Amino acid sequence: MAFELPKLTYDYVALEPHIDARTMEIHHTKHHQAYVTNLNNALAGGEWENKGIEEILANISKLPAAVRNNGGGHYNHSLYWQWMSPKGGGQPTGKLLDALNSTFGSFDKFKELFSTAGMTRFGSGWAWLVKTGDGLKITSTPNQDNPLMDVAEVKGTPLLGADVWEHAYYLKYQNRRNEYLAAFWNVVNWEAVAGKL
Ligand code: MN3
Repeated sequence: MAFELPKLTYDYVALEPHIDARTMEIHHTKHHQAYVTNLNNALAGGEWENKGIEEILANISKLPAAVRNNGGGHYNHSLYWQWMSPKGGGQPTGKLLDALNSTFGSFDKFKELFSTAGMTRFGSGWAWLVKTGDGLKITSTPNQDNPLMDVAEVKGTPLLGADVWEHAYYLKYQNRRNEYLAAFWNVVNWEAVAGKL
């Protein structure tokens, strides 16, 4: 089974004014579609062709760069769309809020550390909240790497990720990554984040 571009559960315009419709449309139909197409091409006819994406990512050091870049791209974006919602924003509740408070001191401190991870990632990459064997951690990765990859510095289950590639924000925010990351909190789908805790 070849990988396919997932459908969004909301319209491209639904995250405005925080994430603009044109960015969403290009990001989904061009960038994400290209990762899917290039991943399928890179896997075609090989021994990993019919493996699941998580198994592929867990063995990424054995695979070509095209699989790392496009497999990561496909996986990361599939979750990124779910981590945002027109009904998002505000604060998490219950077990997730407790875990963020006890790990990072407060919800505001967590947001500050996560944003800093996104701001200090030089060039293109992702900021992450990760569930590890040793509790919750904040990290960032370059390019389309993610915490499921065997090459990742911090390994675990990605609970939340923010795309800090310029294509995620440049049309609306130009070089102001800080404003995009601040706006991101208004659309975070905390139910989706809590679902993987
Ligand atoms: Mn992207």
